[in-house]
Amino acid sequence: MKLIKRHYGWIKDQEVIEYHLVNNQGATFKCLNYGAIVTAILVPDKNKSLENVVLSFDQLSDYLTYPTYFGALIGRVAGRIRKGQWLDHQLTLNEGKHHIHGGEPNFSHLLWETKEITNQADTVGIQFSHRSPAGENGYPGNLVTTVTYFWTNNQTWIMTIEAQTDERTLFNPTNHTYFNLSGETKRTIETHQLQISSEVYAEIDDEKCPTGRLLAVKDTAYDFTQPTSLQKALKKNPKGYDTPFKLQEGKVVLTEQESGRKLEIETTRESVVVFSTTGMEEDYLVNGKKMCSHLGLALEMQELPDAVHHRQFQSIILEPDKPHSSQTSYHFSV
Ligand code: FUC
Repeated sequence: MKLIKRHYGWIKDQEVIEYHLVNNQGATFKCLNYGAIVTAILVPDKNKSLENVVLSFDQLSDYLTYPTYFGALIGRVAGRIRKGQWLDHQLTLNEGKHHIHGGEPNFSHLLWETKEITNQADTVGIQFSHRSPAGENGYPGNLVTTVTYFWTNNQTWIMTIEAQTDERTLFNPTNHTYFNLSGETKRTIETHQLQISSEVYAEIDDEKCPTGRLLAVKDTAYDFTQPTSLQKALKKNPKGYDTPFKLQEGKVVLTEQESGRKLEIETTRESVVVFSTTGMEEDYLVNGKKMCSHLGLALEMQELPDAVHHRQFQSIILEPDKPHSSQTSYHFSV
């Protein structure tokens, strides 16, 4: 296995580096020190053709310009917090009346400190760390976060997240990669099948904030308990998905028949937020093509959003004496 460093650009006087983690089959995972952004995952299809299976921009300025969070690490807290309120703390309001993805600037907008991990058999990795000062975006507590991306010889991306605070605060990070297994976005996500081990989803209101109600997926367009065609699901639910699902077993599987590719996600987190990019007809280019509806599927592994306002959701409170530790793995196969 090898790890290659490439110059990617500059932000003021700070250099942005792209790391290429290459396994013995040539399958490659690429990420930046900026935002801990995953810029490409090149894995074989059934004919052994190595192609990129995530949405990427081809230049740094696009990552800085468009708020799509392609591949980025989101924090301190992913998703919306209604009115940015937690007890008497007022968090940054960066989406109308609400707080989203940790405020601004958030984890996806900064240069992380990095450390290369090359001393293990069958794995290479990059460790990212960052210290967020107390009061940033309204959150109490000096928070030290360490995220590690490992890439293995059997095409698995393993993400571990650890964090420690010196004061009671909130923590619910995610990685915001959008997948498209057809390779180089040749087809949309409508040719994909999705399976989620979830029997309930969180209802959201018109402003995309959870209402607190957990609804049964059975007999609805939210039932992905069996492998389900996204084309059929999106027909039943033309507004698309921007939906938190509470997981039973921490498992999500995405497949695409024509390429033969399969992605199996396993996580210790409580939920997955599925975002289908429905209606995103934009002028910018993604993997060299015009961004369009259903070009990618974001699968955001996290605790349920807006948990501070809903007792039935898992707590995202981080205590000084109980550091956060979680793991999500993404295994690609054919
Ligand atoms: C997801 C969604 C949001 C937003 C963002 C870019 O996290 O929940 O609605 O569009 O992605």
